[in-house]
Amino acid sequence: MARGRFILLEGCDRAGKSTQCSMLVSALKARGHAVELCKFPDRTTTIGKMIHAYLTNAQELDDKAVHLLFSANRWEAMQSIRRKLLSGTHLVVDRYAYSGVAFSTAKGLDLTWCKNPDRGLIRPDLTFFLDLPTSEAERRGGFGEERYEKRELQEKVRDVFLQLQSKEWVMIDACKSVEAMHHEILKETEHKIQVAEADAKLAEED
Ligand code: Z5A
Ligand code: MG
Repeated sequence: MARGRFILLEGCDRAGKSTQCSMLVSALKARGHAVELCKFPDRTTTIGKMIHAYLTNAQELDDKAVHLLFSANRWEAMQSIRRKLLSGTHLVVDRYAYSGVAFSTAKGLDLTWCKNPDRGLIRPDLTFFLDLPTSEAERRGGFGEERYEKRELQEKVRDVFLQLQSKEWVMIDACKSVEAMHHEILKETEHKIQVAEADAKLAEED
């Protein structure tokens, strides 16, 4: 049995990450795959509740302290993520460490300092980056409700994301329709899963 694939959707605010994650999970389930959704920040844990209070302006926190909380919120999920992947379940993940680095660096923290707490986390097998200009994000539902949803910061965040971009990222133009984006994301994901399954079969035959 092949290890599950870790499929990450990262990107700009309001780019449609959550919409695409849930469509991808449904499409993979419909094709008979074992798949689960994972979202960061996970606001259900004790650490996640502190993050939520900060994001909704109910609590003030030092920038470095909140950066470490976002990272701890990923670390506390690692055992469960590892177990699921090893059992053959694919994980579709809505934001991860790139968001952590992009937001905190955009706020003025040092890039290397920001990367350090996430070193050693399980790495994604496939990363999509949903790119959307801030002017377009502002027109979409819910923008402006939380702490970071301000034009100037969002533009800096996008710049840091593009600085972090690696050649393995699959860039998705988030100005496209929901359906067009889904089509691209599903096609790439299915290809990744097929390659992993073929590799596992070959390894079994060896
Ligand atoms: N953060 C951090 O600082 N450090 C970290 O380590 C992590 C996160 C992990 C909360 O994240 C904040 O935490 C976030 C980053 C920071 N701050 N900001 N800003 P979150 O993931 O919980 O944020 P969210 O509330 O889910 O918003 P989002 O992720 O920015 O939105 P989205 O998931 O990309 O988009 P959506 O919810 O799918 O869609 C947004 C709207 O656009 C909705 O009305 C849709 O119907 C519409 N939409 C979606 N797709 C389209 C297309 N293709 N065309 C037109 N309209 C569309
Ligand atoms: Mg979202």
